Amino acid sequence: MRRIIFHIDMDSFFASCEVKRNPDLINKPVIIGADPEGGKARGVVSTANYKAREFGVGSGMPISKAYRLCPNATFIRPDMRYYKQISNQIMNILVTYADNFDPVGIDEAYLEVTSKINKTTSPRILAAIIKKEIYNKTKLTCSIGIAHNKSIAKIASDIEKPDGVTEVKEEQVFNFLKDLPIRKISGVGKTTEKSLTDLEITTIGELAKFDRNLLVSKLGNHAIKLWLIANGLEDSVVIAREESESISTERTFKEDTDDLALLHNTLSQLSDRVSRDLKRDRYSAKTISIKYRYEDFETHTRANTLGFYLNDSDTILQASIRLFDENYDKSRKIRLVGIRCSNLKNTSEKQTKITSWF
Ligand code: TTP
Ligand code: MG
Repeated sequence: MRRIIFHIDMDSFFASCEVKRNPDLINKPVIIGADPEGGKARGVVSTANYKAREFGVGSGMPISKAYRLCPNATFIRPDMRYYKQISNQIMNILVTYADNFDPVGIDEAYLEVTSKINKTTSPRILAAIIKKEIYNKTKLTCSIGIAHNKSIAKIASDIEKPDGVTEVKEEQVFNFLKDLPIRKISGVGKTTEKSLTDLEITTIGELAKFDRNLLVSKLGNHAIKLWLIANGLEDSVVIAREESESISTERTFKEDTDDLALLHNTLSQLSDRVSRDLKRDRYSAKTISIKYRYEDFETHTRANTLGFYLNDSDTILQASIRLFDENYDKSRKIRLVGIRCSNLKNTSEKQTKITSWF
């Protein structure tokens, strides 16, 4: 039986949290981000509610521009602790519906729900039940994408925002994807988009049809994943993180940074630490993953499974730096980096150390 995966993403999350605690703001434009200082400030918009989006305001835009577009909006500085509290409340609801659960960011999660679907509970019915419970308990809306794999579910959750449900059945995958721009694929940032456009690939359909070997020769091995996604063949599992055996460590910077030397140096220290822990517990690992979180909490993980087991810090560092440099958007600041070693081979009787990834 094919898997059924939900991707759930809260609608204008930080802004909705602010409206929730100040109902006077309902139906008014609300912009979360730096203080606009009368339009002179240098910061950016973290997010805007859908009312403010009608004025053209959106995430990542200079706050000065947002101020010009919508001077009458209510501008609010982010209150991460409050958003995290609400996020935890939502995640605690979601986990009860999942066979496997992966909270990938502060306002989004993947759920594998295959076993929950039966004759009386279709995926859409289950999505409605989940949306209702979240709304009843938090007064917040979310959007849900339903598909047989994670990447399509993720793309789908964005289609009918806000408060939408989009289901992509297997026989609809090709039509659903073919005209979408390639940047809709999670992980396609500016750099990859440019490389693909240079090959005259602008839609997911064009990517799907492109010769796989030629693509890899032009873009490198990481392009295989993109090609599989474009063809609806991506098959990564929703990992129940509590059960995954791994050794990991991570560091949150005192200040968000785009200093590449500092980032690499930190990866080096983390590699030493993970290597020491692996050796102490007499493990070797086959899979090296990195995690990086941008200043706005958007979090990515990238993994590489090698053809051999290792536990030396040099190889861990090499693999980590490669994963990082190939994937990280250098125009954005980083808040946190982490390294994880998994797919462990045990050479002793000692129990695996289990660490939570988030
Ligand atoms: P998103 O889910 O990307 O955005 P959103 O929830 O505000 O809006 P949507 O309805 O389109 O899902 O990100 C979740 C939160 O992360 C968002 O509320 C604020 C924060 N964020 C930033 O601070 N900066 C950014 O550039 C982005 C994209 C998000
Ligand atoms: Mg969201």
